[in-house]
Amino acid sequence: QRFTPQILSTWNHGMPANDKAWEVLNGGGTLLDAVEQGVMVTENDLSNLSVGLQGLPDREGIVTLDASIMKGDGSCGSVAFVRQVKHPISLARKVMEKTPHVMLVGEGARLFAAAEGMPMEEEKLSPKAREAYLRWKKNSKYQPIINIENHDTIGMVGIDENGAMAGSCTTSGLAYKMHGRVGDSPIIGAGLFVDEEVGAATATGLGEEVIRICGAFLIVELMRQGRTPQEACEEAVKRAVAKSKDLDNTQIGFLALNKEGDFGAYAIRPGFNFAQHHRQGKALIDSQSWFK
Ligand code: SD4
Repeated sequence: QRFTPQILSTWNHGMPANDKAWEVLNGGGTLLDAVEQGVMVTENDLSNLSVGLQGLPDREGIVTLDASIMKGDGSCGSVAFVRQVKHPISLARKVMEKTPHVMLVGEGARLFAAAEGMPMEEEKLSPKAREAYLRWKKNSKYQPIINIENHDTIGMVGIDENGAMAGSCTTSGLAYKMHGRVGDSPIIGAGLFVDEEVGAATATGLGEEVIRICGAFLIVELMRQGRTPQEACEEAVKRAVAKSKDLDNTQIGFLALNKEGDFGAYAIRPGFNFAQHHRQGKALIDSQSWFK
């Protein structure tokens, strides 16, 4: 059986990320290479305030990053609360491939990156992040900020022509979070889950609400039970809405792909979109949402 290669990723920044992933896939790279190198484009994007070292900091003014990567056979790796590492997604991959563990956090993750000779940067806020942080500090009011400039965490899922599936997810997390806060993105089963017998899902938005319902895992399990990716995303949003502790300030977006190449997306509120690349072309698609 031949499968139809496809790459999906969250938000506008998914377009250039997918471009790269698609190029890698078509250039003979593996799907894992594709989902890693795809989101590295976003990690490198200096205009992005929610992915990579140029992202918005926590309340103490420190940027801490979360990322995860997963293959459809259950191999996975993640890093959380890591500082100074330029490409947390590559560090997550190294955790997967070079350690007996799935997750490394904080200083341990940073030291592992250094030992592996990965690119690191001095701890310094990007000009845009610094300006925003100083503005925020005047009131220091903590409120999760959703949908910043329509840029957010990038989650990517894909399938190749052999039916292999993989996904990646990387973020600087919520702006002005407590120091030490970890979101859904590095939690396997929350921000990302892939099982190539069924499909893959990823999440963006307020991580606390995604973790509470094991969002990505839930979607893959619903697909396993016969729901379409669209139905599964809608059911997960319904569950998150019911369990939300602060619905007025909550946005979550889910994106899912099954083995047959069907995809779906759903969000709590309008504004979520995602990028799709396949052989017929590419598109930026608006997701439907619970609130209209
Ligand atoms: C998190 N899901 O850390 C991420 C946040 C996000 O920028 O999507 N934002 O909760």
